Amino acid sequence: MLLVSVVVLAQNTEIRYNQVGCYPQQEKVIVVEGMNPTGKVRVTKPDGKTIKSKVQVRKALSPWSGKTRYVVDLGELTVTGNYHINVGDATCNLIVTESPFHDISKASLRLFYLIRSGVAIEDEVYGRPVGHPDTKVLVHNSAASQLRPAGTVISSPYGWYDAGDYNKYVVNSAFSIGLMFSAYEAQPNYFANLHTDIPEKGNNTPDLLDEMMFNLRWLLTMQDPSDGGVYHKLTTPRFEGFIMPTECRQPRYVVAKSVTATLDFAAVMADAARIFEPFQDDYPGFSAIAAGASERAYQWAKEHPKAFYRQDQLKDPAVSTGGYGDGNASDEFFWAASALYRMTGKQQYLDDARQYQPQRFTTPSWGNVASLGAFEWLAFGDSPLRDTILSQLTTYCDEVIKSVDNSCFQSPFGNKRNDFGWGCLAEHCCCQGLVLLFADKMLGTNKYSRYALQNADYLLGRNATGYCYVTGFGKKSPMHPHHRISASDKIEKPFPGMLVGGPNPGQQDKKELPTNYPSDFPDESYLDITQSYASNEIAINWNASLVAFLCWLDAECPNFSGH
Ligand SMILES: [Ca+2]
Ligand SMILES: [Ca+2]
Repeated sequence: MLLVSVVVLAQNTEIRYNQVGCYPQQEKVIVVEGMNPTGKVRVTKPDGKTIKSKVQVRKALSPWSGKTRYVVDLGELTVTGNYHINVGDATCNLIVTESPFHDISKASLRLFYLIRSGVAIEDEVYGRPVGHPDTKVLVHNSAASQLRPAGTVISSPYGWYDAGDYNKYVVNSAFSIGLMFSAYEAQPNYFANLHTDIPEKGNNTPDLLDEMMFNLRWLLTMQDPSDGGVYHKLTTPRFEGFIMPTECRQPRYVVAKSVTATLDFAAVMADAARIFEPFQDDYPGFSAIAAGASERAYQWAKEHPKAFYRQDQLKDPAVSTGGYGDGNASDEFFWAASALYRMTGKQQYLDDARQYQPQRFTTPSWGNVASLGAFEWLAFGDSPLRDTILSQLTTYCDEVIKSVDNSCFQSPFGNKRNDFGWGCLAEHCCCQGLVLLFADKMLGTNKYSRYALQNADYLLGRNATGYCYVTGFGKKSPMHPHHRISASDKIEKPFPGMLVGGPNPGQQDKKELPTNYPSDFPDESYLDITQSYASNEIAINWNASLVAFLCWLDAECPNFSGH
């Protein structure tokens, strides 16, 4: 007789919860692992009294790990203050406040100041001297033109470091600005009063726009003045080591012009021309320059529709840094034509936008920017494509919220295997939340915003690993992001306000890591070590989605708190 002995390991009781804070009127949900909390939840109120909260418990089975979890709705906890929650041996502090997202929103935006290149950074903790002045950048042979043959030295200073590395990429830069512009245009009064303690704090331009300008000034230098085409990126041939900017010695190049970079440039310059119009006193002449640069770039793209970036074809030197390759420029044409129509009203751009209009609404990402084009059409009244896009947006949102009632963490994000992957917390969790907020605003409804808040809960700790995935916030947050400055500045804490990529079952860095991922399950495949670029890197497009999402939630504060 075969005896099978089954050893059941005692599972610790753990509570997964939003470690940053909730609005008073928002639903209060925690997730318990390791025991059935029915009848065992004790809530101590801010005044010290313990109440038997009217909790509702729903059992949820992870589709991947098979773990049983319990989704606990704590009911109404509308008085502000700290609630001490007790379930078996496990405890947590749930913070209820009128402005849960304010500090984290500011930090997520100020991060862009901390990663400025070509200037000294003034900060009590993270200040540092000038690195990468980029005043002597070489034109790579792939980018040569008659007026700028290979080896020409150009000046291309400023801009943000793209990610964990020190290079500057047009595609990702333009997308990041575009995403933050869309939040700015939806919440201009909020951003007029959001101060991030940057050198431009004394002028009359909102700090968010000053920050965008720091990158826009660099972007303008990436356009070849002789033909209007835009270099794909400014880069070293290979990634630098984990050293500080002042220690970097590799030459820097601008490489091949690409159709995707040129169209993203055209779109963001058209937006910038419009948005900076009221701030001419601080930025004289900029709008006219941006408008001209935008139209010239678009013209180049029309003449070179197949100029896709092919890093494998670059030689002398070869280049192995971030590719941002993208073989489909339909969405870039759509965004650029939409932004240019909005700026000029010219029939040509309307015709092009119609030609490239997508069949459905998609989550914004650097490789698919169609939704940024859609946002353009929704942002001004009486626009010809508005009705179609609104209907596509509604379909998207209804699909997104469908799975919430059976989800493990009471959120739209995190229920499909494909939700997890490289940069998922930004590209799926934050961007999806942003679209839900956008939809309510454009439709005049109050249907989707509560689901957006659930994605924020997921991001900030109510998830399978229990991490609050933004550095410097929450009880348990990443300490070792794949970020060269944070890893080499000899300061223990990483820059605050950085969103890491998050759980990534692809584990593309697996062979290069000194330790294994703790789990292969899609939602637990995360490792807080410097080497893990596939799960723990940071990037401007990811932080841009964090800024757009959290600032919007912060801006809507009066609505969410019931005032
Ligand atoms: Ca300012
Ligand atoms: Ca594309």
